[in-house]
Amino acid sequence: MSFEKSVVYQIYPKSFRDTTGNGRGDLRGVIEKLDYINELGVDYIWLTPIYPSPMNDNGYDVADYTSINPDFGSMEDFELLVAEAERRGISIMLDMVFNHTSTEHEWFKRALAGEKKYQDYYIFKDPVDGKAPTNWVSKFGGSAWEYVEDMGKYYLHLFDVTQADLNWENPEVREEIYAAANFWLEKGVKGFRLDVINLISKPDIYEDDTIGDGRRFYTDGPRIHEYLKELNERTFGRYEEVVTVGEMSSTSIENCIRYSNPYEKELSMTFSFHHLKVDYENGDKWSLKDFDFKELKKLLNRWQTEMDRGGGWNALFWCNHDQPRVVSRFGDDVNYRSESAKMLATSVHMMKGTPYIYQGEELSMTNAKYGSIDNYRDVESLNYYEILKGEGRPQDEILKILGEKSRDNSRTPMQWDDTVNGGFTSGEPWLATTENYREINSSRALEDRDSVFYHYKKLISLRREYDVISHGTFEPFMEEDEGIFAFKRRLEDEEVVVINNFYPVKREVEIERIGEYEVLTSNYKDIHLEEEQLHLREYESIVLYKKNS
Ligand code: TEU
Repeated sequence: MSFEKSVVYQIYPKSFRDTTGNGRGDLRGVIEKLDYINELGVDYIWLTPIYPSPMNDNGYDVADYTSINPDFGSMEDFELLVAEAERRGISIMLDMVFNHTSTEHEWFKRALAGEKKYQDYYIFKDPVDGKAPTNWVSKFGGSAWEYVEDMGKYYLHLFDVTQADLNWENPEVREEIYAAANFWLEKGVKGFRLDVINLISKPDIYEDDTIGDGRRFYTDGPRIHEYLKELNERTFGRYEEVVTVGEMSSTSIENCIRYSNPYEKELSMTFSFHHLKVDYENGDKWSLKDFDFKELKKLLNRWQTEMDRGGGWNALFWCNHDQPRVVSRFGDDVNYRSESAKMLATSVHMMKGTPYIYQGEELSMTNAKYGSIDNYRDVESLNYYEILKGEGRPQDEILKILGEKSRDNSRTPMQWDDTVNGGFTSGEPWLATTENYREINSSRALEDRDSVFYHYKKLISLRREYDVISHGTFEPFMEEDEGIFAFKRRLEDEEVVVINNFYPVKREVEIERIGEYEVLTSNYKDIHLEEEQLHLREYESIVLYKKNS
């Protein structure tokens, strides 16, 4: 299936299904649930990192690029997963973390032991005026530099202190990376998700950022396109069917067009995150703010139209292992959980690009709703808990912020049934299961033909059936409306009209000659039409289709 018609299902293995009883998910748990995933009709499974790691950042601190963390299982388990997935027509996409390694990686340990070769694998710099080389800030809080006494130097870590940035200027590092990528391609992996790949090209000069946190110096850096072209040419570009998606932190449309336009021979598509910052107060994630719908709609419309105009290709998503649960964030997970979850799903799946479904999103799983800091495990969340506490913010306010923004919200154990811990584990889960697992679980969803699960299944099948959905143009309308996200898709004589009411209010929408359309899907059992007026209910979402004769 071409990636333009494909849908990707993201699995965070540690929280997916535990078959050993140790409280942590594993590869055999993924194999056990392949038929469930296949029922949705997806084409790829993206696995977040499964390599040896101290798990300070749950695997994004890689200690060995070409083996399997025994906590997840063995290489034989992985090979079985690839074979069993392929047998169902599902390809495996692996998460490659090439911007940094764990400080437990052999390379970093040999650097600390004084081997010059391996010191050049990382970014070690001398102090400046007895301090860190620059004032850059780690994305997990604090300085982006850590001092190594024995070396009298600092090393760069854009993320956790245990995640040391690699020196991509060094051709030996690039060769190591290509060998790692080719190792997995030779095992039949058919896709790569490339972690913060637009941060790998660092500036020639390291200087203080007088107007920001330093990201403007290393984001979409000076040699990034050169590096991606070489990575493509030396690894996945040698395979016709391999799909690649770059996670682009704080990037631009112009760069994403270059990253994903096929003539550039870099990547297949890109994740951008601007639409997931509309509930950040002044750009600060760790704040409480109702999401700005008009800003959200403006960003979605802009990334759709400008990427298309430039020949780029968007990865479409609301949620992943770093983001809060979308039904809690942009929907209503109490009074209109099913309706709002289906509306949000339709919004993403009817746009132009490749949709990604994060595990549990198809069940409208919600945020964790933890009441105590003791429940949290995420390194980013725990770092910011201390930072906010240090700023003197009240405990209840900090917990409310974590409750809205913590990455743990989407890392709670997958909810399979109404047995203890949602059927995720027979042991003590590494992260507490969300209390609503008795109502929200796959077993109940599969028995209910009106469930969110079957709405996702329908959306996936529509994308496969209608070229106008996968390949048509994107034309927004009602752009100034305060609550409705509406757009048309056109391809030759076919037209699809998508109307999404983002709020719990009743609305009317005029659609010319609406009688000529058929309803492809909606999130209520029927639709209310009066002549050329659509009467929308709370969070109502409708997809209309017509073929002009
Ligand atoms: O995330 C990149 C990133 O910027 C994240 O920090 C995320 O956007 C942020 O937490 C949102 O507030 C990737 C991985 O997806 C993430 O899990 C890793 O922690 C990070 O890179 C470092 O590898």
